[in-house]
Amino acid sequence: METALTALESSTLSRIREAVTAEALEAVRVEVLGRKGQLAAVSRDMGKLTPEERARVGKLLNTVKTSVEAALEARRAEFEAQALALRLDAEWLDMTVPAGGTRPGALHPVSRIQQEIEDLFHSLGFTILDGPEVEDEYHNFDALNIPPDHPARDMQDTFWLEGGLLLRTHTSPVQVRGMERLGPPLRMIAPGRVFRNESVDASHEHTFYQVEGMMIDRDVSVANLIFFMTTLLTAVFKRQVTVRLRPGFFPFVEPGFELDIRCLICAGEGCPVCKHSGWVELLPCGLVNPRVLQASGIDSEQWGGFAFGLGLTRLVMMRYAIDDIRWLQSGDLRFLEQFA
Ligand code: FA5
Repeated sequence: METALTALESSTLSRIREAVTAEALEAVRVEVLGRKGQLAAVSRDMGKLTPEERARVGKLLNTVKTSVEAALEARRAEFEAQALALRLDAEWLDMTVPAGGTRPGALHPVSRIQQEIEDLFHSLGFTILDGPEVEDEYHNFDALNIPPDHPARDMQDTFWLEGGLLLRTHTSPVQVRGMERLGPPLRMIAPGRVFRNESVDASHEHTFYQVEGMMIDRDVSVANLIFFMTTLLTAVFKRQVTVRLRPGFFPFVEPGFELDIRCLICAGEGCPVCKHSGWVELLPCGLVNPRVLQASGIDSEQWGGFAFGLGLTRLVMMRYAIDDIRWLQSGDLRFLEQFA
């Protein structure tokens, strides 16, 4: 019986060494160590032995059992180590490899021109102001000499909100806030997003950008206004552009002007952007109406000023020859990548 046990131990140990899967290993365990396995059978047969034989065989049985269990455990650990190595191989990742296919971003053309304009006016001593996009009626209309029921309110179709609030239709309310907060003398510009409840076409968006500008000082004249407007256009276009000045009506300026630019999409020939007129409305402006100064607590006998409301989105269209305003907010990467 002892010889058989020693032979069983040695054959089991070599089967364990040769097992290549966890299932094969488990089969050996069940066959040798299981309740109905070979060692259990030896244990049952021990009843037939003399007490001395039983003591020797019992001792040997325990030794064989322990060595088989240890061999099984060692082989199981090897399997686990192999599985871990395979998983690590599969999951290995070199964090230092440069990522492929990244595309550099760029400023949106509206932001780019806005920054150029801010730099220019900053160098001319103007402060850059910001104002709320959700405005009250007073700052968007009343303080600009557009009282309720004034027909000028219909010039700008308004998105009304609850509680008498609205989405600002122009950047002009920031002039009012600037006058209220800073007082004269004042040089400010206010770039920003504005909203109008109107139908969209090649040159009209419901959401677009303007840059408001205002200068209040003693003895401000139309000559000052024209100087700053020309300086602005020359800086943005970096070349000669043809403009025309014509009378324009805005309740907050007197006199008021429309400064139009010769359409750069069609060179004045006529296209959908200029509505086939050859001219694009770009830069309404004028001398600040004394009533507007007074509404903000400024003595209109002592102080005067000019103001303008540049159509920034249209200016960007002219600068880059963009033939439809809808491209600018389309989010279309084919369009935007041209400015990278
Ligand atoms: C105004 O908004 C006045 N606040 C401008 C102003 C300020 C005049 C200070 C005098 C003194 P207007 O509604 O014309 O004016 O708009 C100004 C410019 O915004 C237009 O010349 C045009 O270039 C641009 N604009 C107007 N409507 C749209 C639109 N729907 N889409 C794109 N640009 C527009």
